[in-house]
Amino acid sequence: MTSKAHEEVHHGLVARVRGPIADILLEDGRVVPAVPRGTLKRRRRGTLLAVGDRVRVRERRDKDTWVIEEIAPRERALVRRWPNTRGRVDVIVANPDQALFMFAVRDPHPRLNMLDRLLVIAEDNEIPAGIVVNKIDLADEATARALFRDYELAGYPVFYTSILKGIGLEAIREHVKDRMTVLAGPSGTGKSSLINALEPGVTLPTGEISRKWRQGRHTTVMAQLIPLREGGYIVDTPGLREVGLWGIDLDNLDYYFPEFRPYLGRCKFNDCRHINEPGCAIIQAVEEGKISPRRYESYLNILLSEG
Ligand SMILES: Nc1nc2c(ncn2[C@@H]2O[C@H](COP(=O)(O)OP(=O)(O)OP(=O)(O)O)[C@@H](O)[C@H]2O)c(=O)[nH]1
Ligand SMILES: [Mg+2]
Ligand SMILES: [Zn+2]
Repeated sequence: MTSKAHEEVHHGLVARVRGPIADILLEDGRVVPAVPRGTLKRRRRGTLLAVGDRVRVRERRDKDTWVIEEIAPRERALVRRWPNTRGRVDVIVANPDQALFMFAVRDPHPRLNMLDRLLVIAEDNEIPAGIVVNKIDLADEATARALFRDYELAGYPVFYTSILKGIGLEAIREHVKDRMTVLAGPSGTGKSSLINALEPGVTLPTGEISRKWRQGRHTTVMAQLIPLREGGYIVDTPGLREVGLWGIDLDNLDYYFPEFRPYLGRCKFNDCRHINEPGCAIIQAVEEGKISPRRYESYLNILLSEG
């Protein structure tokens, strides 16, 4: 007879998902492999388990395995919508308190349209976002700052770093303390390098930038949650190639560009989409140099391609 005395219940966080097995970070700091109970698989649609999910697990001493008995409802999630898949949605990270989107001043060249899309996803999921601009050792700082100035003006925190030279790490350490932060961005920008530099003892694999393509080679293959000794967690994620916005609430798209907000509601027409309507307050703000033309163009791009 297997009695309950041989089983122990714990609470934990999903730290990694490897196929059917999830590594659970228990409250006591142990990381244990666990599989979801069969009934859970039937209950949930979409991503059953994601990094950051809060779970209740039971240890079965007799069998030496752990079973996930319950997955707490997600408060929010950073979801990835794949382009051209008729709505495939994956949860990258469950319950993040904030996101940091990491780009490099060069190698790889920063694709600001991708950053704009990531910020829209964060706004749509109500996840506060910040930006890390890495590799400032490869450009002069004024150039780097000019490139990302639009985002500072929009109100996003922007951190300029060189992991190589140890610049800017303290501000990030402060920003991530006591929160769960998801770190995302294109491959090769230095996400894993940043976490290795922030957290003593962590040695995530990092990759060379390919000489030929000048981009990363997707060194990180799965999301992984890392506890920070000063409090909080940071989640390393695999580099993104493309960011689709399928299913985003386009009615709110203008609101998802924070620098547009002061002008919303001031257009001549209530249902103005700020494309070419007369009396548009957004277009006027662009013309007066109050809104960045590049960010406005990004807005139009998303509106017209995803709508
Ligand atoms: N010059 C320079 N190189 C850096 C800096 N930070 C990281 N790198 C290099 O950039 C390359 C990619 O770093 P990773 O940390 O693997 O990048 P990643 O964003 O984790 O890439 P994926 O896991 O593929 O998404 C490595 O060769 C790092 O040594 C930096 O501040 N300056
Ligand atoms: Mg990586
Ligand atoms: Zn308008």
